[in-house]
Amino acid sequence: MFSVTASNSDQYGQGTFAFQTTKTTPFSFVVKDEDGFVAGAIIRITESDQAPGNTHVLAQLVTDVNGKAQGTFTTTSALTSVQANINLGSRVLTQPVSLQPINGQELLQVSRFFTVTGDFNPQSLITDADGDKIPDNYDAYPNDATKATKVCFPISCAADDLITLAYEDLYPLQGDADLNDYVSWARSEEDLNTAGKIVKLRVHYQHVGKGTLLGHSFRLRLQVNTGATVVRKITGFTGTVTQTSATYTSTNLKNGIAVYNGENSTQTIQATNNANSITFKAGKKATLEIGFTAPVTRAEVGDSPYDPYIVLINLAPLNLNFTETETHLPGKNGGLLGILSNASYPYSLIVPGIWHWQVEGLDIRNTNTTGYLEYASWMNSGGVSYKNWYTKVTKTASVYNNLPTTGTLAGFINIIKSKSTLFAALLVLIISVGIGFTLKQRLAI
Ligand SMILES: [Ca+2]
Ligand SMILES: [Ca+2]
Ligand SMILES: [Ca+2]
Repeated sequence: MFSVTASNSDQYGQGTFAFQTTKTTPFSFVVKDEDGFVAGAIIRITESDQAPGNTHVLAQLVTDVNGKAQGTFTTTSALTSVQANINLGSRVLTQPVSLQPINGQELLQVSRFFTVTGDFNPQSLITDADGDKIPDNYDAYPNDATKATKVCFPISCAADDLITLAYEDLYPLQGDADLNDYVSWARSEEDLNTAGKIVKLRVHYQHVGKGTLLGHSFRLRLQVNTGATVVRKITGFTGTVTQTSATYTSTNLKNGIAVYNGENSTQTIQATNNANSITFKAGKKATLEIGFTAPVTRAEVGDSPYDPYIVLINLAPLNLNFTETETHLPGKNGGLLGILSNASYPYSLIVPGIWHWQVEGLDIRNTNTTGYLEYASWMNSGGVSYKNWYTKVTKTASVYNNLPTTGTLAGFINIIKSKSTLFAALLVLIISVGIGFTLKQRLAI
């Protein structure tokens, strides 16, 4: 009779808090059967607490001759669990992976070891039209051996699954701390090969807020050791799409490229959208499809949303005496600028979903002016607690309320709520079985 022994060596410790609302978790899975280590098993990490039928792949790799597959997956920090699938060809093992802190310690590494009875040779049993070792039913590109997996962020590949990027533009001055000087929606889609390298990257942006008189260039930096061909599609205010193509060297990409070509932030939006007396008008969209000359590693390209940043280009309206300054996202400064010169202030935020940003001049940190009382609690907990602070508006007058009512925000909050409920059930299960997980098994499809 078939049986599985699973051991869990997940590591916990103090994470580094840099105001991040996303989290990248390294994982390592090893599979062994009676004959030795199992090569060619497909390890798949999916979001486990979505509604049925909405499986979203976070990572997909094949075990090597040592029965091992290791990589990383990126989620929003508020996500409470993922699911690991181990496809042995004739069987698929599934196991939940909790992402929750234990006793204030963050999950730093997922390490699982599986020993199964019998003798498995997964690659001899799968149907794999393009021979890239990923079975057709798991392969996002079943007839293209150079691509195996599509990973989207923040949730699915849908056009309305978005994050909000919010920047203050006067680094190193703290400004008014309303984090609305440059606000953009964003999402990403990655095409990866079987080795887990990124072959092609599509990033989508839309400029949606500009609470400042100053102008900016919105740029994207990729620390990759190869060049790329970039197809840019800019969607104007009337919906007209302008497509151009450009070739960049590795040095160009490391220095950062302009998302909106030559257009600055005064040209990419029609309304400031920073007061509730102002009717919302979305700005221009930009989609960059980045085809790398050679596939790049995760370590090079980093985790979604990568490193989009703003550069001030005209200081005249405020008569400031410093020249060009960059503001990067938390943890995304590429080593060029420290954004956390004051530990209590990030200068920018990545917020999952369509976020109601602060209206003009209201400090997000201040109890009297913030729209999000839990922001300070989250910060003071070092990011361990109140991870979904951004879903809880505590003062509607402090936030911009004229955003479209359809689309991501309502959906995202509902997902967060349903995940919280599901997690409560999962936690009970995990505590009750300790580290000796019982694996669910089913026949491979
Ligand atoms: Ca395949
Ligand atoms: Ca393929
Ligand atoms: Ca400001």
